[in-house]
Amino acid sequence: DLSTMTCIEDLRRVYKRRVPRMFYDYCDSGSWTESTYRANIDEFQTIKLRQRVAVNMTGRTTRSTMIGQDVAMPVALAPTGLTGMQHADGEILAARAAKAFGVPFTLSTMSICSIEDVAEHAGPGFWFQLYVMRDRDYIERLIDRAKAAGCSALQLTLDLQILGQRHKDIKNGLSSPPKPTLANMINLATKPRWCLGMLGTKRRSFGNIVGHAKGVGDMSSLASWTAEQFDPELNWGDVEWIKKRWGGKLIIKGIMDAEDARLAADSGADALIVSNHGGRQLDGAPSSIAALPSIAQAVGKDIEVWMDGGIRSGQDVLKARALGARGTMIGRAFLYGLGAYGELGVTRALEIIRRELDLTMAFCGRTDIDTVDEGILLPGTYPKP
Ligand code: HOC
Repeated sequence: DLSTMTCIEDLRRVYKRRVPRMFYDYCDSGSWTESTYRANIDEFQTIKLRQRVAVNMTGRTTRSTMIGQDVAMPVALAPTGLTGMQHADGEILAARAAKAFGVPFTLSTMSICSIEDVAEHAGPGFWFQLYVMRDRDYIERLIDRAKAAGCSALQLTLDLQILGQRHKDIKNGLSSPPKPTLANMINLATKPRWCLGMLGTKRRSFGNIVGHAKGVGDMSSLASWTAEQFDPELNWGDVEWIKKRWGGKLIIKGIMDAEDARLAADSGADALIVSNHGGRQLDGAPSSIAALPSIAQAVGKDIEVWMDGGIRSGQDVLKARALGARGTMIGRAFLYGLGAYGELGVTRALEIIRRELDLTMAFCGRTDIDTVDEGILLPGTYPKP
């Protein structure tokens, strides 16, 4: 019964039981010592809210806009690799849930369902996330496919030209689909719902790179494929040609430094995302919430600033808003719902976050998310530029 799922942690516990170990680990871990991955979550907790009383709390709204697009709350679903391995047809289900809820869904380049699958089964209007590869013809084809599918924004990720070292994925022999080893078979035997789902779909490997990455399936082939394919010479000049080729709304993801933020603003992109890739790339980087204020200050109103990393509740969304993020993105928080209950689980995760956001906003004496600023935070408890 989904009504007993009252916080994201409830969904995570069910998710952990239902999804094969290698995909749980792939989602719920960071690189190296995982210190950045943990800091993303923990540092939200050190920020304290100012409780206000006797303020009229009627007529509240969490509705806002992200790059001019109306959203039910300032939260979008982040691009997450291998989402269709967390649940059969995961990208389609998450895109549907997001659309019905009124928040954007972002499809990863490294998804299981392809751009065309999602467009066909969930409709147009989703966002597409792009990794930059050496093969420019292929990049152009991906951009053109996203356009043809009716994607309404392109999210360009700049922080993954090489892969952070993820110990668990290597040890687990992460692959899509899982290889029929004895260890995998034993683990899969305890995941009947997941197995049934996978038997019922043909989408079990990377949908967008089919034909471009023959033989890529397991983690070692993927890591070497990434090293071979992703462009280590990527620079701001490339951002310019991608922007031109795409011709629509452009979001730059992976900014952790005020100087880079200025470059992103100068590139003419519509939004930048303060992100350390969920603590999956450079371990030892600061948490996203700690990096946010100086980045917001560096760019002012020249570009929309969003953030991701560590959001597990609507309270986190509110704190990010207060520190200058017009928008936020959730990755693991929706994947927990997806792996646990499919489309309904994603909807539940969004409901949980919206309810927490709405209630917290009311306790802080605000009724409109667009009026939220630093004033809702207790001085001395939050990061400053
Ligand atoms: C193993 C997949 O954003 C992640 C994703 C996708 C990375 C590409 C390689 O795992 O952080």
